[in-house]
Amino acid sequence: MKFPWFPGHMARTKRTMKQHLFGIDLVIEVLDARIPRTSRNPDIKSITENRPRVVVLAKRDLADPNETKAWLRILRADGLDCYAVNAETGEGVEDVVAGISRLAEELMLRLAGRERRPRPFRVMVIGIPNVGKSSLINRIAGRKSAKTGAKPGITRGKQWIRVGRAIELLDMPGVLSPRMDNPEDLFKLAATGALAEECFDEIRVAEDLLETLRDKACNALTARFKLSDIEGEDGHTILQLIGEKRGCLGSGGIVDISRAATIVLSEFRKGLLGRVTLDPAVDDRLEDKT
Ligand SMILES: Nc1nc2c(ncn2[C@@H]2O[C@H](COP(=O)(O)OP(=O)(O)OP(=O)(O)O)[C@@H](O)[C@H]2O)c(=O)[nH]1
Ligand SMILES: [Mg+2]
Repeated sequence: MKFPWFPGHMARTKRTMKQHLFGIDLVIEVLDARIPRTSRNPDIKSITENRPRVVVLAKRDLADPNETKAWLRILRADGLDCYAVNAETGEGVEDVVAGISRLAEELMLRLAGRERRPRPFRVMVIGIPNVGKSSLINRIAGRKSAKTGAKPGITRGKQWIRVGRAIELLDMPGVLSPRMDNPEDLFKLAATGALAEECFDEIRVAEDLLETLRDKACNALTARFKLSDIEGEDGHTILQLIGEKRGCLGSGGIVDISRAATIVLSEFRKGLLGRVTLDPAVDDRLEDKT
């Protein structure tokens, strides 16, 4: 199967990720707190060649707080150092900084013990597109050095960012796993904003999302769009109702369903339709142990 949405630069980045591993002391894997399972790269172990790894769940403000707590427990049970943050506002980032600084100090002591010259602690930040990698780096660095933006593919090439004298962070373009091959995963990546718009059908994704929200966050959904009872309604009907409520009318007074779909996706991604985790936290070991 061919993936039209897996652009060449992502395949290349995956190769360069391995090439840039030389001299890297720590890998930060940024996951989306709404989809910790789907946003993971199943090849992460082979890509990072057992480098020390820290997992950061970004966009925690958009995810269900109880699910995030459960996810942190699962990831920690797998032996991973793990944090949940809002990379936009910086909430929770101080713990990540403390974790990295501790490891950086250990490196300094090791180098000093071997009478080697001190060098910066080098950290590579990886994850799927639009997950918040560059935002996290800016928050760790305490300044806006890396470009960020509300669509996937903002970071196009690698960029080193220095934090004080002791730490260097490597920002990388987002990478999707080439093994991603089921419609459920694609739906979640599209809904959360990891896939470029031209790679999926917005109407289909909005309809699926509305069915999920009807079941998981019905109050937030009905309140936001002033809908009455939507129990038992399918995604298409709910999308129609939203189009009517928001005045998305095309020629002849027919609802412009495509405009309604864009509104639903955009408001979901801003957290206006409730804090929703699309990957339920279920404790079947995430990491493969091989
Ligand atoms: N609500 C919320 N928004 C976030 C968070 N982190 C990042 N964002 C927003 O998400 C969008 C993507 O952030 P980036 O930092 O550019 O993401 P990236 O992973 O570097 O993306 P690429 O470079 O395209 O792969 C931006 O609009 C950020 O402001 C977060 O924790 N919460
Ligand atoms: Mg980026």
